Amino acid sequence: MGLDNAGKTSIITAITKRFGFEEEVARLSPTRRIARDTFKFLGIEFMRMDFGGQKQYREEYLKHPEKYLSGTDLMFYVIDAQDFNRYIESIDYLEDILLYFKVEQDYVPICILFHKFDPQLVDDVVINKRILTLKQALTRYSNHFDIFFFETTIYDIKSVMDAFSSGLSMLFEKIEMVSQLFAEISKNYESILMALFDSRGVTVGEWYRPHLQLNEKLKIYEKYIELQKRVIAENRSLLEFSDIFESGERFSGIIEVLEFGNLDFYLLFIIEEDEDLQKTVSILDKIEAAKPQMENLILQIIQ
Ligand SMILES: Nc1nc2c(ncn2[C@@H]2O[C@H](COP(=O)(O)OP(=O)(O)O)[C@@H](O)[C@H]2O)c(=O)[nH]1
Ligand SMILES: [Mg+2]
Repeated sequence: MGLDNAGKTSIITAITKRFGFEEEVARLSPTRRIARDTFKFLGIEFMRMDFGGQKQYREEYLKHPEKYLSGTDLMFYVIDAQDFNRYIESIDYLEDILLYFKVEQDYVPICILFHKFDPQLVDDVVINKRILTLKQALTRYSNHFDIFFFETTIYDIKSVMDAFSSGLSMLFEKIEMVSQLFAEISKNYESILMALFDSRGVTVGEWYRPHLQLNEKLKIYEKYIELQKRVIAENRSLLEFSDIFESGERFSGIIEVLEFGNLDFYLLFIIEEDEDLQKTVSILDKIEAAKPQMENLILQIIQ
C-alpha cells in the first residue's frame, strides 16, 4: 500500500522479473483498484495485493477496511522518498491503515519502504535528513507494531529483493537458523558470501563478509542472476565460477541446486580465491559436503 505514484507496481514488477523490467516499469499506468496475484515462497502460496493508491481508492479502502484488509499477514508500505511534498499525506494514510489494524488487534508486521532512493541519492544530505525525520516520526507506532524500514530503488534490484525477502522471512519462525548456519560455516573459510535463494530469487538466508561493499554485493547478485539462468537452461545441479571485483580482488564460487519435491533452492557460496587454485577447489568441495546439513534445515523450515 501507499500513495499513487509511490512505486508499488514497479516494485512488484521488479521482484517478479528480476531482470529486464526497466522498459515495462517505464510504461506502467496507475493501478486501478487492487491488482491481485499469487506467488509461492517455501511451499506456501501467498496472495499479493497491489492497492491502487489514488485518492478515491484510498477512501474506499478506509471506508470498508474489513473488506480489504482483514486477513493481512504482512504489509509493505511504500513511500516515494523523493516526493517531500507528499510525506504528510502518506503518513496520514498509513496512520489510518494502522488504526484499523489496531482496533482489530491485528498486529501485522509492517515494512516501510523509502522508495526511489536511487543510487545517486545515497550520499544526498537533504533526502537522508528527511528520511531520518520520517523514521523518527514513525517509531511512535512501534509500541504496537513490528515496524521495519528499508531504503529501496528499482535501480538496485537487490535493495528491493532484500526488503521483500526480509518481510516474508518474518512469517517463518525457524528461518533465521539458515543465516546462523551460514555464519557458522563461513567462519572456517575465507568466505565472502553464503546465501540460499528460492527459485524466484527470494533470499531464505544469507551471510556476508563484514564490510562487503554495496557495489560488490550488487556485482555478486547480478552474477548470481545470470548464472542461475544458465543452471536452469543447462539443467545442471552444480556450477562453479570465478570472477573479479572492481578492486581487483578475485573470487570463486559455486551454485548448487537443492531439490525438495517440486521445490528448488539455490545455494550460493563465494570465497576469496587463493593463488593456489587447488586450495580453492578443495574448499568448495568441503562446502558441498555440508549439503546434507543444509537440506535438513530446509526441511524443518518448509514443514
Ligand atoms: N526514480 C525512480 N522512479 C521510480 C522508482 N520506482 C518507480 N518509479 C517510477 O515512479 C512512477 C510510479 O510508479 P508506479 O509503480 O506506477 O507507482 P504506484 O502508483 O505506486 O504503483 C513510474 O513513473 C515509475 O517509473 C524508483 O526506484 N526510482
Ligand atoms: Mg500501481
